[in-house]
Amino acid sequence: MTPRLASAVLALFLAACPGDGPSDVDIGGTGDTALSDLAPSDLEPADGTTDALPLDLAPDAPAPDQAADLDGDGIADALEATLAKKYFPYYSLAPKDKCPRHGVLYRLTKHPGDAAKIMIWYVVLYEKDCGALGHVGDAEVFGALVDPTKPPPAGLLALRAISHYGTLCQKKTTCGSLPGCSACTTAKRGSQMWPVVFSSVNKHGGYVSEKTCDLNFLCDLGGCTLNSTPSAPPMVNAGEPGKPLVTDLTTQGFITPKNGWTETALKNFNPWSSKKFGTAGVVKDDLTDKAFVVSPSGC
Ligand SMILES: [Ca+2]
Ligand SMILES: [Ca+2]
Repeated sequence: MTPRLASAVLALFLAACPGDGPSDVDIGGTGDTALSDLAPSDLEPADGTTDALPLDLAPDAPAPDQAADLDGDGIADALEATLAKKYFPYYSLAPKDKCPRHGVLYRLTKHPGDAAKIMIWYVVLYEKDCGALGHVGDAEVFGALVDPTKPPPAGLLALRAISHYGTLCQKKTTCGSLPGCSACTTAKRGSQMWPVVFSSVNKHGGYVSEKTCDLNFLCDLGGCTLNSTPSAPPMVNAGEPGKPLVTDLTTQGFITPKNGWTETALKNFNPWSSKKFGTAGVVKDDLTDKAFVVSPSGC
């Protein structure tokens, strides 16, 4: 599967990159190119492309070995970073949110049910929940099913958010272009319409349906509102269970004074530990939770 997927991924990005012609990378050869052979620099959009998120959002870090696969999932970690940013949906923070500081820890790997697809767990970590019964540390998760042979946003096949997971307030919403899925709400980013993930005001509950969010008013007072500017958070790759790429979100991530994080309870957080993120959930459980996995066969 790997050669086919790798060739398809490369073809996809070459198609999306005006000026990057086949002369730069041979995709018509033996077909034995591995995902780990691809360099994200080959996959960057041409200057002036506005659809993709800026790729300089990651915290300062040494340039990774382009072929390294330190989390052992068969996908070069640098390519994972590129894919995670390119397929990140339109994340809509409520414009009136009083505690918007956040960053994204993600896990990206081959889909457990179809190795030609990509599954991404985006764990949005907030410094605070400042709604009713507010607390320090807030983690809200959504899953993305991606077909890397299709450029974003079309390759973003489905999204699933579960707000207030494991509580009486929990709401699961799924959208996408697969059979049985409700169409996603879309909003314009760059020149294209992107699927939206909403974050409820102050509580940060995740929803792909604004209506479901607004109707959950006992738990998400104030509901969700489409922000005319999508969030562009810093992102860090968590790695895989047993093969972490990050074990300290302060020294290796975005939870830093430089980024404005001041809560000492969240400093030096290891997302693969069994410790809660502040008073939110255990992040390592979020990163492996099958509840966020949408089947490639549909909703
Ligand atoms: Ca990897
Ligand atoms: Ca991975």
